[in-house]
Amino acid sequence: MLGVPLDLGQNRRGVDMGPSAIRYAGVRERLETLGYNVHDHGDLRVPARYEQESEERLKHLSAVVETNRTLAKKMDEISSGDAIPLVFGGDHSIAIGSLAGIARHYQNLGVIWYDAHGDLNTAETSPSGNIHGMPLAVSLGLGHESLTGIAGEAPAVNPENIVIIGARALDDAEKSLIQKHNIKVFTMHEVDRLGMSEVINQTSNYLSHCDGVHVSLDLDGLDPIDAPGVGTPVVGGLSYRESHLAMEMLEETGKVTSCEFVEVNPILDEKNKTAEAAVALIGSLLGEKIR
Ligand code: EXY
Ligand code: MN
Ligand code: MN
Ligand code: MN
Repeated sequence: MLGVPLDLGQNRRGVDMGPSAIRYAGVRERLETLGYNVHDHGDLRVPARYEQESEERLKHLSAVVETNRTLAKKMDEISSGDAIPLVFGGDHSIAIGSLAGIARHYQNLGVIWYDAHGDLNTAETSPSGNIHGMPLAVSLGLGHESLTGIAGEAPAVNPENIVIIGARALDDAEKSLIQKHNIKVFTMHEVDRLGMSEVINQTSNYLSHCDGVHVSLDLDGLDPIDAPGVGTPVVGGLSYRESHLAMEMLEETGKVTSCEFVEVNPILDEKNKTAEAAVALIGSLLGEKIR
């Protein structure tokens, strides 16, 4: 386990407390009960917000780059051997570093992006300048070179190895990018029509050529009723039960090699409900069964 208490990829205060909230919700005990030998690497040091300057197009760029460079190195180390890296955010911009580090260990890393958003903006297309709306684009090699360069020469992920699940707030430029790169997306419309069971079956088939699969779960993928503690909530999201089914079925595929749970914001939460949802989903993703 590794915490990355970065909040500079977005505007709301509090997401830097996500790793603590997830730990207090009992993640370690939960995994130990499942028989895992848990190693907690603690929290990565991140630059303080009050020391930062902010630009308009790429807010807090240098601090986000610095944190993700350190994270990529750390993830590269943690990914060696048979460990299953489990990262706690922090805002979703940390996926830039985690994917960059993990991808070095795979020929064809699959990525499941469980999110209300596409996170496929660049400085040119972003309506906010917030880097947490950009990490999937960066991982494809699109965006400011100080961000794309974190993965090294080649992008961390190929477009055909990505599946987005739960999207319901895509910007126009993100829609164009999805079309251009033919990225697989199960929006809420497809989840409603097909049901989560079929969505995961199709996801698993679609990524069957991948030699590893990283699950990047943004808690705002869930409906705000079940996960109120997030900075960019969008109504009409994935339910708590649908999300458990998704995690349980992904576990059954035996293909998940790493994961991250991001955007938990305890200041906006109700009695740590969102961190508790995250921990329960981590349990399902790593093998917990109702019976
Ligand atoms: N698409 C919007 C933007 O780029 O500003 C909102 C992004 C929210 C991103 C959240 C973390 O997934
Ligand atoms: Mn390595
Ligand atoms: Mn996100
Ligand atoms: Mn999101």
